[in-house]
Amino acid sequence: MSKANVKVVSTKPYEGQKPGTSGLRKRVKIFQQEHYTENFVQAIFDSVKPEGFTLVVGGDGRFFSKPAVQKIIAIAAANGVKKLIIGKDGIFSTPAASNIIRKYKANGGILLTASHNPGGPDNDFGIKYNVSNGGPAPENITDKIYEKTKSISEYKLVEGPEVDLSKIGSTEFAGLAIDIIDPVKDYLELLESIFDFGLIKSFLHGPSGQKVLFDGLHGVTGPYARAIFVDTLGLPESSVQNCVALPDFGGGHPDPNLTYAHSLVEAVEKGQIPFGAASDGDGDRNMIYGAGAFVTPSDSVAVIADWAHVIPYFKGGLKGLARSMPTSGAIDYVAKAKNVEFFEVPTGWKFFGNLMDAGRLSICGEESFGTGSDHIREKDGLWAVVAWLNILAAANQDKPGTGIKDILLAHYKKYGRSFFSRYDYEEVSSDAAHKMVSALDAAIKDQSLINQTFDSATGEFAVAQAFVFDYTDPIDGSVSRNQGQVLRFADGSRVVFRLSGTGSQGATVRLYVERYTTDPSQFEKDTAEGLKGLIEVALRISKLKEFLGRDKPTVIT
Ligand code: G16
Repeated sequence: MSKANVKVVSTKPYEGQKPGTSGLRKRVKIFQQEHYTENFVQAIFDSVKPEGFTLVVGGDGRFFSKPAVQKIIAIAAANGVKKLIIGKDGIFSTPAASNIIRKYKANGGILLTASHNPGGPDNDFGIKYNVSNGGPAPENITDKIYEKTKSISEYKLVEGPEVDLSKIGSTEFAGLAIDIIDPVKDYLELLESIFDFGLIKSFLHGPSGQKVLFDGLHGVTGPYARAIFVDTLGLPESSVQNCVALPDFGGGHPDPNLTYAHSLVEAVEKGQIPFGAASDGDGDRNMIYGAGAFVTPSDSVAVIADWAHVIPYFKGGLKGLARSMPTSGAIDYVAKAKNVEFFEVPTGWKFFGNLMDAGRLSICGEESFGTGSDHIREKDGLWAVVAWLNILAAANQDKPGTGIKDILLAHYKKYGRSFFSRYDYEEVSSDAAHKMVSALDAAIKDQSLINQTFDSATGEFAVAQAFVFDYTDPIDGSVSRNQGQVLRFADGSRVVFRLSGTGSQGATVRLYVERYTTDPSQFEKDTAEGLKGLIEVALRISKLKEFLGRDKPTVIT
């Protein structure tokens, strides 16, 4: 491309282009402001110096994706990028994009998604930069991008006709090579190389086969799910629902939890379907839910780790296990029993990447419905769903008729049960949220809570420890501070307070509660019942209702 084609456009910085837990997420209308998207893309390029790079571009297909892809093409061409690998129609699920970056040895990728946040003209859009290991950029890069956004004065682009994203094949734009590829094929091949599809198929079609229902919540996983469940596993069309990907997710909130994935919950309960699952807008989250059996994400990753030996990918053993700090300790017990290394990292999938690259981590998960392994560097919704099917298939070989609930109860019997729940207070005033955090910080600093005992409907809770979670990456030594406030009680129960880094409006306060028991009479108890007293105490200590002016959380997971 001749330099003459490059147009330099003057611009001014926009405030607030700071990437959060996973990229920059804002309302579509914010991204649509003049130069807003271009500024951020140029800031990425100014930070990573992409001359000669091959980059992967795609996302969950939400509203504003297509114009964003065209803008990225024009800016990439002007910034010396060599090649873009783009999913047909601008589509890649987040795990598929991570796989493409790794498989085709790209230098990185730009993912267009706001994950589980609703889409459409009045909802959210997002841009995230991933690095060459296929994972989200670490904080040193996102900090640099943010710095660039604060002083940006121009961006570069090449003007030209829009690239037709609907045609698979190679093309070019002002000297920039472009490959438009099938977003599903490589991902399906990847899963087939990980799991025992033969075993799963014979289980599902055999005498103890269970009915399956996957709900795509109109997110990006629709075509992926159809390829897996219908085309590969030979299940009927009725085994998938809401699997047409829509730019506004059909007006829903594509977040696989008991509140937002009610379409799955209702269908599973109505049809008494033994195995149900859902994924989110960009396909990295998952929920496992069979009739009468909800698997908390913290339990899910622990069960997968415990059963890893039945999954061909892990035949050589586990390198290590990990969870994010607020996630329950269920997986810790598995790591201990298996005598493998274990890590507790801050919230954010990016923190697992270094451990995986160093060959020290195989399976990890987060309470926020994220589960995955070192096959890629993002969490992977469909991977978790197929992992559960693989586990059920293996369990049914030994004991026909084994269902989700049997697997869970056997797990609790072996390791004990960690009751876990998260209360979200969404879109509260940032000011109020920060005041609550400061008050907790003060109590942690002066240690005034230690040894105080709080009464509740289900007994007493004495505070044993109060601290702020800081993390030092064991691989590169980088330090991430203020990752949540933790109260530990004498009976081992734990309460964590954290501000979300993925909201797009105001602040979201998260309260995480966990209580561990080895008492078999509690294994079938309802989570809310198991945590009742502890939640009361957490609310009292934090004065959450007073600070936030909210009587109830927006979402309970
Ligand atoms: C992102 C991150 C996850 C994190 C989640 C919630 O998920 O990738 O690691 O656990 O946000 O973060 P927060 O509590 O800060 O809102 P996703 O699925 O939104 O990309």
